Amino acid sequence: MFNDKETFKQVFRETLIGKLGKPLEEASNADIYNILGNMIRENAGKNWADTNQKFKADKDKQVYYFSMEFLIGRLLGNNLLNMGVLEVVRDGLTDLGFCLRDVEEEEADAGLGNGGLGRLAACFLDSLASLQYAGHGCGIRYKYGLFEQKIVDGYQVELPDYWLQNDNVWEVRREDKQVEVRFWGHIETREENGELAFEHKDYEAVRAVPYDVPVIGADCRHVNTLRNWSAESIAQPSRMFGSLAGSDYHKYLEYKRSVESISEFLYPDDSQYEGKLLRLKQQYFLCSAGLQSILRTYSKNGLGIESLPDKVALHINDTHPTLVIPELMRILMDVHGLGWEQSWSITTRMVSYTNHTILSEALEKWPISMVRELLPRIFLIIEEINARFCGELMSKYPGDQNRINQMAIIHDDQVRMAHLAIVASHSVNGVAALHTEILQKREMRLFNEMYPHRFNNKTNGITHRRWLLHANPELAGLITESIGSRWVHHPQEMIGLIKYSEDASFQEQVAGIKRRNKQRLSEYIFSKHGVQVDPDSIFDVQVKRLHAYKRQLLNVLHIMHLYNQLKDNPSMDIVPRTFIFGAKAAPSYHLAKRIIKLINTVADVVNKDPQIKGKIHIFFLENYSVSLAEKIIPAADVSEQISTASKEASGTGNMKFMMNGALTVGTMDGANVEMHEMVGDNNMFLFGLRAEQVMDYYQYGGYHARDIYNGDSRVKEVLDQLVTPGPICCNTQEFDTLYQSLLDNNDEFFVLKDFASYVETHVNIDLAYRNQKEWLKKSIINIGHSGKFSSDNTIARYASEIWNISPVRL
Ligand code: 4GP
Repeated sequence: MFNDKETFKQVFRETLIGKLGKPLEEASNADIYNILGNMIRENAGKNWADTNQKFKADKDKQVYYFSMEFLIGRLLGNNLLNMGVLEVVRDGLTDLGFCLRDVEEEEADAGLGNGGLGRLAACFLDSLASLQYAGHGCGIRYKYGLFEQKIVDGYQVELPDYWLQNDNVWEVRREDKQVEVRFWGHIETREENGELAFEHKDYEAVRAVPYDVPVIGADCRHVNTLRNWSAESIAQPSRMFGSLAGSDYHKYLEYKRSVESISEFLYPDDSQYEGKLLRLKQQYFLCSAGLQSILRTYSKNGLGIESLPDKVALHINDTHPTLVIPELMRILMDVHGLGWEQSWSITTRMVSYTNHTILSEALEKWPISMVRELLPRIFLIIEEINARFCGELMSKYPGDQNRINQMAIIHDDQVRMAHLAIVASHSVNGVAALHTEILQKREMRLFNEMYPHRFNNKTNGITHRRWLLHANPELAGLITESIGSRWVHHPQEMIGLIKYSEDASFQEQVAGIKRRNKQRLSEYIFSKHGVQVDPDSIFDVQVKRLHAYKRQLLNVLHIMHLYNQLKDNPSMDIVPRTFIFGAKAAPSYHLAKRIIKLINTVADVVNKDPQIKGKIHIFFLENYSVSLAEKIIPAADVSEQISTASKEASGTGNMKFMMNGALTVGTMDGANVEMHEMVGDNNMFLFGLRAEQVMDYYQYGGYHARDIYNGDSRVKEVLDQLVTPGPICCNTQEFDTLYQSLLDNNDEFFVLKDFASYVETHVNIDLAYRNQKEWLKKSIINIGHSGKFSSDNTIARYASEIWNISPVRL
């Protein structure tokens, strides 16, 4: 039906009438989206079934990527692209009087993730399918995604993101694949044939129902599965609640509510005990449901349980799914009757773990009382893993109690999930070279000493299909025109663009594409927010989660300084600049929310100032999401990657901007370091402390933020503006926490320390932009090198070096 435009049009018309009972002329964009989405999914259905059939027949090794987040965004455009029918559909719809881009806008963003970690998982799914690996996602079908952000009077307000309000055309509910997950209760032990047997009694049963989403590979017939689990009450409540009469009925209702809450929200606020408990429940729910279904599939291939590690790999995306480890041990021992040693050997050969951050607040720990009560059998297993591990440590480092305390899995009444993950995984990887080095030499040094071959680096990547071919089709077209189409399947071949970096006509075309992308973004901003931004100004963009270490504050302090300069000297010659921000702050992260308020306050003052008009403009785009990123990134000239060195594990936004020709202003942090290795000093704007210096300050002290405040009048001026009545500060309480964090709390993230070099770098950016030929040359060099950051390369390395799998040819 997608072979040619005319057939598509005919089938589309018929399907529309058949399904909606209305003629095309009366259809809305939402109708078109719905029909088209369903057609695409049904069309992929055959390949989906064939792929699964092939896996089954050949008994191919399968990888399951467990993640609490899959920030997949919209699927329509990407699926059309991967199926190779984008043009047929776009042209066909145009003939029928519809615009595909408008139709795409009807799709809700699947915001099932917070930021980098979840988006990485989504890029990996695309690469796994496109490279024809048997690799699947295992996640939770949250009814509500990350909150919808509104900006009201400059403040962030969080609204529920009910992304499932309309039907989700991509998913298929698989009731036949449901499993049961058990919480609470107690464990009874008895002896059976000289062995201890464990029985879980009086548990609360939860029904886990999977919703499968096809993950369609590019230009191949390969379709993998993203299986998202939904929590529901069990079908026969009388099993737990007797007759459902009288008070039992209320207990049942309470049970039903508590069960459904498991897959209700992504990341509930975990600052409260109740929130923490819910998060732990979500984690076990995912791990148990996922594993049970994997083992059920495996058992159908007739191979013995001892071959499991040859046929299944389990990857855990950060520590959130670490309970896969004790859950697998439980199933192997309690269900399959294996002994501890054999179960441990199987488990450790199957599990691998990626660490995504060294921020201590993100290193998960659970109170043992909570784990023991909620998951009694799992707790016993974790205790046993810990006892055996500590025994090993004692024999390896006799008498070194300090080391044992530092490394133990259970310590201080808490279960340390990262330690459990490291001890039970055959591979532990960081996500950029610098990050892995910090893990090995500092954060996890003791573990690296104990297991030197376990640690390895896998620098992150991004799918060039979504972030270039789909988000920036004009640039993708120009690349193909210049170097041919091989790069689409071999993105590293984009390096061939370097030879055009000084070619005037090529430069002009790149400039034209950028200008049109900026124009489109400006039109979008105007249509949504009624604000005019000038597409001829430099678009200087920082879009990412809001966090102190990512230093949006440094960016806004610099803008305040620029404003002060312009006020003092209105004729100062600068290239007009539009500063664009997009960021969500965690609802309970007060400092981050103040930074959002500050950005909006500064925007309000600067944008309204007639003296400044046309020179600088600030715009905060609310509700940053994957689909917004697809509009913003191709339009950016400058990419702000300005985290405190050592803190950003890798970053992936940095790669997306680079691929779309923006120049990076950045610190030597995360994957910026590797970008710099490729493009060199000339093609990036580096500034600030290096990671070693930052870590030395943390370790040995010696940094005094107040000295900078006293010694640099520019810093003093902007900081004082935060707390003394004036245009920025109407209420002296408003920004005092920011002021205090920088001065009284000695500026944990070295904002003031890096201020001078950041300001100087921005002067250089202004100067560099004036020379368009040089600027475009740098931009093209960046694009050319960016192919190395395709997640296809990253996934190929995970596949061969961690999972030991090869592509499956259909
Ligand atoms: C993020 C890291 O902060 C980011 O540097 C990295 O690029 C990304 O993971 C993917 O590896 N971490 C998270 C998180 O999103 O929730 O810890």
